[in-house]
Formats: sequence, structure tokens, C-alpha cells
Amino acid sequence: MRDLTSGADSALIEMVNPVNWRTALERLDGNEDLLKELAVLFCLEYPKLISALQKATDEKNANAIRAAAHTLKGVMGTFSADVASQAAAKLENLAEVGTLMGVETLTAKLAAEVEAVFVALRLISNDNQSANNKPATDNNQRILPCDLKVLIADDDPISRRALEVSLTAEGYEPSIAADGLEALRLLEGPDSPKLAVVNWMMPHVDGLKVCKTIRQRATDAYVYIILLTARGRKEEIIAGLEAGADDYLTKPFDVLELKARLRTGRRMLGLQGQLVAAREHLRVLATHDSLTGIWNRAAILDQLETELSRSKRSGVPLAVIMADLDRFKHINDTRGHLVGDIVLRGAAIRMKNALRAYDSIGRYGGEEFLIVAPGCDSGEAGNLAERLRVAICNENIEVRGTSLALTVSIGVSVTEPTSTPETLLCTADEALYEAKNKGRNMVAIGNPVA
Ligand code: GH3
Ligand code: MG
Repeated sequence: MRDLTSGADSALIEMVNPVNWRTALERLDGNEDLLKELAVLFCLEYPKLISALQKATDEKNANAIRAAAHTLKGVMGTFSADVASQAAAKLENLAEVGTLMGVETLTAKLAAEVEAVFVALRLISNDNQSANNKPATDNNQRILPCDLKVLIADDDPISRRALEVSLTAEGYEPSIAADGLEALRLLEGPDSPKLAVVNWMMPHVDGLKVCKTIRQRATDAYVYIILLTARGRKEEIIAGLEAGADDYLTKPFDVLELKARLRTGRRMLGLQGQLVAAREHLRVLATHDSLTGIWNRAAILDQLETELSRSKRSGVPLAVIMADLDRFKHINDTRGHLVGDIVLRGAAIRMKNALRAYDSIGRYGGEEFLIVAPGCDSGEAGNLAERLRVAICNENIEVRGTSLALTVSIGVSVTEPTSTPETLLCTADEALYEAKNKGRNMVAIGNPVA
């Protein structure tokens, strides 16, 4: 491949001096293929860009002039076409102020500068097979980072492609959006990218709006947003950060700098992921019984309260089942506490497996379990309790080479209009007491508290 910056191409450089190749290449991390591909893209876009500028000027439409000049400023910046880029900035400023005096002259100057760049880039884009669509590869065959998804949102196809190729070469998996709406859509859903490079100025929904919308979404999955901006003024950068951007990069961006900033983003996402995981771990610790893995007392009582409110609203009955292992002390006394622990865990698993998906089971006390069963009247609750009883006793539990028979006594209570968590628990407890008194290994249905 020909070296664009030295030797045999010096004549070419002379011809194409509206473009500063060296800087443009440096910005793209020395990726010549990419620079040539961007040149092809620009040549395809050129008539559209110029006619948008011309039309806006003819119509004296300040907003449209500003937008067209802004786009050209960015595109020219990508190719380090500084004179053209400055001409675009001048026109953009004029349109921004709203005075359109002398606008035709500035537009004509800009169009001439852009045309010079077009001529230069066309030379490169015609350079045998220089421009191709294969993604850029890295000479050093470096180990690619993990499959990190990144959203690229930019309405400028040249900048978009530059971002896509550079980031793909770095091992990222880019999703591409040409406007803010598309960007928001691509950032939805659990598998969406958590890193986003978003252009500030885009039609309809701009980068600021994208930042604000993402930050308003109530979700744990943080999106790290780098805002791309041609606006370098302090107040504008502050506005970007306040809208929710984590970082910003001024256009035309330098690929190495972008990669470094993305690495920072990944580090932040990693830390955030650890925080979420730690919080989740704490939540599990706070609500689950460490020995059996089922809900702990506080959590199952919470569920009882929630389900009772739901039952009162819907009029659907709710059953509370209290199950206490029979003569468990004897297992501890004869086999030791450790064996007792294993039996407790086994009993919890057996009962949990016998429940329906929407029932909850928690450890209420030492060897006492509480089951909250929505939608059960006393007949269905009796059947469910009987299923639990059989799940415990129909097979011995094997522990360390010994086979232990286990039974459970169960008390059941079912809601009535005046039920409270306390009355339900009290009735189930009394029924359990009755089951124990009548000889254990049985189910008793409680009578409502008078
Ligand atoms: P009953 O049929 O009347 O319920 O008799 P029981 O022996 O099951 O009841 P009791 O209340 O006399 O004894 C319960 C035993 O459960 C006493 C206690 O040491 C044991 N226990 C409570 N929590 C644990 C635990 O986490 N692990 C072990 N191994 N034993 C426990
Ligand atoms: Mg017991």
C-alpha cells in the first residue's frame, strides 16, 4: 500500500494540500485503509452536503445553514482540512447569531474550499483498490478486549464509519445509529450496549436529549456516555455533563484518545457492575436463611403481609401453613448437630420442591417452616399441606451413610374477612399444636380465632 505521507507520494501531497494527511492519519491511529474508505464515503456524500448548504443559503434559512455548516465543519475536521473547516465554522457562527449579512459570500467560499477537498479526496478514493469495506486490522495482533458492545450514534456517515472501523479494530462490537431516536431504541433492553459514543448535534433528538432520556430511565444497568461535540466552549461542555454525559470528546476526535476514554468507561462500568453485584449479594444475605437457602423469618413475614393485602383486594383466599419437624431434637442428640443441619436443609428442599411456583416458604424458627400459599381455600390448603407431609416422610434422608426417617406435623389456616397476619399465624400455630398432640406426622386445619 502506498504511504500517503512520504516518498513517492510527495507529488500527490502537493496536489492535495487542502487536506493535512499526516494529522488526519494520526487521528485515525495511522489506519490508511480507513482514511481511504472515509474519502470514498465523503465523495459519495459530497453532492448532498453541498446542495443542502446551497439550498439553505438560497432560502436564507438560518437554522438549515447552521446545520449544514456544522456538518461540513465536522467532516472537514475528520480530514484535517483546516481551511475548509474554518470556513464552515465561520458560516456556522454567522448563522447562529441569526444575521445573514454576507452569507452568500461565506457559502461560496466554503463551497470552494470543500470542492478542493473533494478533488483531493477523489484522487485518494480512486487509488486502485485503496478503499475497501473490510474492517481495519491491527498490525500488532493484540489480544482483543472482551466482547464489549458500544453504541455509535452520529448523523455524519463519515464520522460514523471512522468510529465503527476504529472501535471494531479494538475489539468492540459497535451498534450503529444515525440519529438520536435510533440511539435510544438501541440502548433499550437488557443486552443493549452499556457504552455509548453519541454525537451532540443530530437532527430531531440530539445527543443532549439522548443523555437526559437515558438518565431518566429507572434501571440498574448504567450506560457510560461519551458525548462527541464540535463545541469546545466551557459552558457547552458543562451543559453536556449536566445532561448526563460521563465524558466528552471534541470533534474531529483522535482515535487513540477515544480508545483511552472508552477504556475509562469500561473501568467505570466494571466498578458499577461490582457495586450492583455486592448490593444484590447483601440483599440475598438479608432476606435468606443461610443454612437452608429459603426465605428467612423477616422475609417470609413480609411476604405474608404483601399476599394478605393482595388477597383482601382481590377477594382470593390465602393459606398459611406452619410445618414443624417431629422429634428433631432427637436427631441432634443422637447424630450430632451437624447431621441435624443436613437434615434441616434436606427437609427445606423437599418442601420447596413440593410447592407451586407462586407459593413461598421461609424458615420461621429452628425446625419450623412457614408457607404462604395464595389462592388456596381450606380444601386446597389441606391438600397442599398433605403433599408437604408426604414429601418429608415418604423417603428416608440419607446422611453420611445412615438413613434417617423424618416426619413433620402441619397446621393450616385460611383467610377470612377479618384476618390479619397475627390471627393467621396464631390459628396455624394452634392447629400445629393440635397435630402434635394427636400423635404427629399429620395435618390439622385450624379454626378461625374467635
Ligand atoms: P416436636 O416433635 O415436639 O417438635 O419435638 P422437637 O424435638 O422437634 O422439638 P424441640 O422444640 O424440643 O426441639 C427442636 C430442636 O431443634 C432443638 C434445637 O436444638 C434444634 N434446632 C433448632 N435450630 C437448629 C439448627 O439450626 N440446626 C440444628 N442442627 N438443630 C436445630
Ligand atoms: Mg419440632
